[in-house]
Amino acid sequence: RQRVFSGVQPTGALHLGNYLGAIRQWVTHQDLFENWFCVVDLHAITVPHDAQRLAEDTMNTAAMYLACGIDPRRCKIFVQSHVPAHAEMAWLLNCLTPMSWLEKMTQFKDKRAKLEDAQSIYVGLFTYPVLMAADILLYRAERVPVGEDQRQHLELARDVARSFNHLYGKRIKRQRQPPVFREPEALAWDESSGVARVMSLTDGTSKMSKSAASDMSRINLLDDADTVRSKIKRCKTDAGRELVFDDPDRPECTNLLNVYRALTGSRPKAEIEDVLRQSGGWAAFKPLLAEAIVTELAPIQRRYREVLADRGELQRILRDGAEAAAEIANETLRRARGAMGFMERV
Ligand code: AQP
Repeated sequence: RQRVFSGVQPTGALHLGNYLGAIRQWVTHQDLFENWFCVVDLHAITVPHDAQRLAEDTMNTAAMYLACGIDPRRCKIFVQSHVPAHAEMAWLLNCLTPMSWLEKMTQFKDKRAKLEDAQSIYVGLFTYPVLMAADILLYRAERVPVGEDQRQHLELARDVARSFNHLYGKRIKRQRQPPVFREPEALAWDESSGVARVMSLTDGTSKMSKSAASDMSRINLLDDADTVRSKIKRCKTDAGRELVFDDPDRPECTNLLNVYRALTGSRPKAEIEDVLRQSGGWAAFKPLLAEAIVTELAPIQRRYREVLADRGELQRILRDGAEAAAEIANETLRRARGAMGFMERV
């Protein structure tokens, strides 16, 4: 089975975008791949963070993986900073990644634009894609499920792997050993199991995000039924009467229909448009959408409470995951250090 690596940052409560854009797809792929799911806490500190919350958010994110259906008997779940090889490998890769590559990253440009205070635009945010490359390359992962927003970062990871193998791989090649890094490939987006990009409820042109200032812009996976109903009731719509997919002038309409479709069996778009045409516009659609969300979230929330009620078990799963991860990661790191010419530890 091919190896898959993926992760979510513990930067706050997970939302419907993280679920439909990532975690739900991980769940459907559990038996197809050898999966490594990480809570990427080192990434979470690339923007100003609350030290009082980081450990709790990390635990909660791992709990949410389990609540959404990730099965620790079939996948490994671990915390990034519990495997120190991630930070060390990131440093090695930082020292061969041209700055010009990072200057092209659109996510950095976007995040920088949002951080008003220049003092809080950290070097770590700039080199975030290098840490992500280290995460993936350490496990010699073959596939990486990426949302649209992460595609450019995956390309960079491929470039870094190629560059390393080219610069430092000659001796390894002579010894007839496999290259230190494998070039990872994107895991093609499976339309039937999610939405590539869930957009904000208050602006259909920006993505739903944990760090957006307004809580009204997202559905958190832990929002109770009344909160979901009220957010959907008040979310941004337009004056269009017919509800149709993919009209470029109606991003909010497309977004809400995409979410509805993903939660109700991914029927053909035309079929959903037909049903909605007969039932009568926004006023009839919004309650349907709210109920579809409430129905999906209810079992997740129940399981989440169960998982957190047994923290000892969650810690055991994370310890087991980190031990297994370190075994692979340390071996790749050892080979990378050797290829770069470091003196062996004495
Ligand atoms: N709106 C989204 N639609 C689809 N997929 C999404 N993902 C995030 N938002 C959406 C996917 O979730 C995974 C984990 O993302 P992350 O938490 O590591 O970082 P992010 O993409 O930066 O997510 P947020 O919510 O916007 O976090 P903040 O606000 O902290 O930056 C990824 O696979 C991502 O594609």
